[in-house]
Amino acid sequence: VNSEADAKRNNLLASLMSQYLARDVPAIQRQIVGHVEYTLARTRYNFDDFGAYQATALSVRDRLIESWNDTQQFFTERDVKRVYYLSLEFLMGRYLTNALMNVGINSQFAEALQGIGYDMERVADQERDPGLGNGGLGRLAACFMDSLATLNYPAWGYGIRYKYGMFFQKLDPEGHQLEMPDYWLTHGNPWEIERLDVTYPIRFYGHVESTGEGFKWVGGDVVRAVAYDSPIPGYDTYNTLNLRLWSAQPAKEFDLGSFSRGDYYGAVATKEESEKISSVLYPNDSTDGGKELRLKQQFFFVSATLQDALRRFLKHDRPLTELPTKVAIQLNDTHPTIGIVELMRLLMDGHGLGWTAAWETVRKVFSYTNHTVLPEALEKWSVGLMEKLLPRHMQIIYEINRRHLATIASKYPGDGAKMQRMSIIEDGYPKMVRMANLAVVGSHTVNGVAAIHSGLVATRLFPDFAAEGYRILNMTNGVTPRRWVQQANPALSDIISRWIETDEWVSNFELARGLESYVNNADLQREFADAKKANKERLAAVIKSTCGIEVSPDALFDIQIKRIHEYKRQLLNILGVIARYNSLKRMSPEERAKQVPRVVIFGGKAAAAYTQAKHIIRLINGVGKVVNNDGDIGDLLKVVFMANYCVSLAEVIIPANDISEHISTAGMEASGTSNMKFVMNGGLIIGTMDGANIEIREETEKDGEEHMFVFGLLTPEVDGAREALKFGEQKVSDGRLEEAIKQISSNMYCGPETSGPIASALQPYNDYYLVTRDFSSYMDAQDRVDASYKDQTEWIKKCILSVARMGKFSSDRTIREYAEKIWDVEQTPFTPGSISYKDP
Ligand code: IMP
Ligand code: B1N
Repeated sequence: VNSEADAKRNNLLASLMSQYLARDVPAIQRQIVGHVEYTLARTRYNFDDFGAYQATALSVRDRLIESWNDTQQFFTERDVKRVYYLSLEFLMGRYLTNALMNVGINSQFAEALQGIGYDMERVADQERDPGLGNGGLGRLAACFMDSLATLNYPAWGYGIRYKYGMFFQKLDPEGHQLEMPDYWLTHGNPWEIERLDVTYPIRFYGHVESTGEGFKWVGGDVVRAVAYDSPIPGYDTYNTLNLRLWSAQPAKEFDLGSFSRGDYYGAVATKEESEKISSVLYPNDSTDGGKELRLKQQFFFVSATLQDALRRFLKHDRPLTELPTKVAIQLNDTHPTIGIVELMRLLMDGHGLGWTAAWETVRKVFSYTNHTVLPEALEKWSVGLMEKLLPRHMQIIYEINRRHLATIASKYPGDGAKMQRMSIIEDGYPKMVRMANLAVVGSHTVNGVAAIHSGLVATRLFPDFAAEGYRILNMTNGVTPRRWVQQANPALSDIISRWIETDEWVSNFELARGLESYVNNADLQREFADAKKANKERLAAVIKSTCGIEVSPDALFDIQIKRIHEYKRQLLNILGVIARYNSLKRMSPEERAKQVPRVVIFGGKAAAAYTQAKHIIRLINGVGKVVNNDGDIGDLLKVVFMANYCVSLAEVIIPANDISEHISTAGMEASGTSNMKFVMNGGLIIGTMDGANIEIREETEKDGEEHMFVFGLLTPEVDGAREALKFGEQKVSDGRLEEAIKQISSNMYCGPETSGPIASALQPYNDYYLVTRDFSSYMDAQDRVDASYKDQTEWIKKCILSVARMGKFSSDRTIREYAEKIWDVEQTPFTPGSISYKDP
């Protein structure tokens, strides 16, 4: 109970804060200029756009810290059950605009900056993208953080603070990809708060000792994990969540032993070794190299996270078997799966729980999201490496497996094949630990990320587990309408808000459905077309300045931006472009004049070691060079490859789409999330019946409508078609395809070092991704696109109806489903005045 003096003091403190954080323009200006002078130590009379950005960011951060502190204290007092989202990747994108819009102070800040001579857009453009992720999986984690905050769920994100994020992509003059290191922290990061007091020891190598009562892991190397926190503001709520990223540092500043032996360099080298763990994000999307450093990264962040979570839980005096009532941990793919074993170790070796109690507790805490069924993407670590790096964990894995297989054996005596399939250890040379099987066995729930994918997870990946009653659910992915519509597309946002007469769609995208009833209104159609045109002009200007290519905003903008991967079939797209080019070349000028002009835009990075993907980039650029410089073609066809695709580039590209391409071989793209963003921004999809495309079509098309240009084989047809191609039982003949392959082979677009491997991949017996098989069907779909686009009124109506029907694909819906069906956590909005600011 607070005394009167305490209350008085608290009132004073609160009033000081609210004066400092007032939202009027002069208060904001005072704060910004104060940061310029006193934090940056630059003079108020002379600072550039970057200085203005830093000072603005710090001013926004001040505001977030207050709500962050209040929210966390509130959660602690209420002793709420928390969700920890463990991910090796968080692809957050820029913070400033997001924070300003979520807090609702964007216009005040813009005016404040204007008043002292700075332009908000230019200031915001100074921010470096924190690219701590590869693609969809990392960006999903970021959308989830935004929805968790907006919906007031008590959640934290945990990951690694990589010094170098996703590499910076450049193109050489011929159009080859070059990778440059992304040292994104060069000028500091105003959004993070270093917590030198929040640190945990992390052990590697060493050996296991028997203590009589149990086991103890000793020796080896110890590094320290240090916490860096970033506040995550929700939209239109005071709640502010935390993203805690761990950085590796030496456990002792210097190895004193080496020092006294006079080995100064050796001592410093050890320090460098420790820091390596959090140096660099592995730039592989859907494959894993089995590299020791990668496993170190995984264990490093997972161990720090679990120690942090246990410490928080144990602030209250209670048995650890109650952990599942206060903690839910989501594993973002198998990358943090070693956490299952680490929690077993901490509970048993650290806190004296017996095996059974520990295992029951662990299984109630963890749940696992699978993001891919590609066999080469399923993580495996050699038993040898695991034994060397994490000897105690390997011991525990063997015991988990022994007990797991004993259950299976007693149920299916003699079924050795089943045992082999379900085993966590894969027999072979070398023996491997299958992380996916470990994740399934140690979790209470497994989920896929779109309906078709979850079906495949249950029927193809884990059929034996499904038959044993393991819980496998579908949680269709979503994207946040804040970043992807409200912030990226102000023109469309304004239209939605005016026509449905509320801006509440921002936190309830179902409300956009209100547009449907105005679809025939000519004013809405005109406004919609104007907004699209403006977005295309904005993109055309960026293309001009970054690629030096002039494109007409009156052309149809056809976009495929995503990681370059054979299964995503950028090759099919560029073959289609070649065929279109050839067909235009053959036309008379009169015929040409009737064609719909197109700009085909590509963007995406290839993993540095993925040669075939790099050949595809080179081919696209080669085709661009020929097509863009052909005087017969002019504006009828342009091919653009935009270098260094990243979140902030996506924010400019996506609102400008007329169509986007999501054309993976059926069954191979787990979900896709950019498909959702493109449609929410008023474009249509050309795509296969794969991933979330299927559900987008289900939602956006009613009887007889064609809002998605669908083509290609269906998932159940793929295996058979592959076999038929391979054994020459299926001949694919399409003159346009043959001509394109011939041109490639004759080195018309690029040299033999590229055209050779490309032509070879298109041989029927090599065509694993069925590019040649789906080609004709793809071209038919493209013809339907052209025909539809000619009737602009009908086209715009399709786009409006599609936007209106995308409510399902808000990550708010996804997060609610996780909260209810997997985590069992409650929305907990901060209640003012509920905190006793008393030191415990
Ligand atoms: P945790 O739940 O133990 O991580 O503690 C979070 C609480 O610590 C929140 O109430 C924060 O507001 C508060 N906190 C404030 N400053 C610090 C700090 O410097 N280090 C760690 N926690 C802090
Ligand atoms: O996860 C996304 C999905 O929308 C995509 O379809 C899916 O391809 C993507 C290893 C991955 N799956 N697997 C990865 C990333 C990094 C890595 O090191 C695998 N990414 C996906 C969100 O559900």
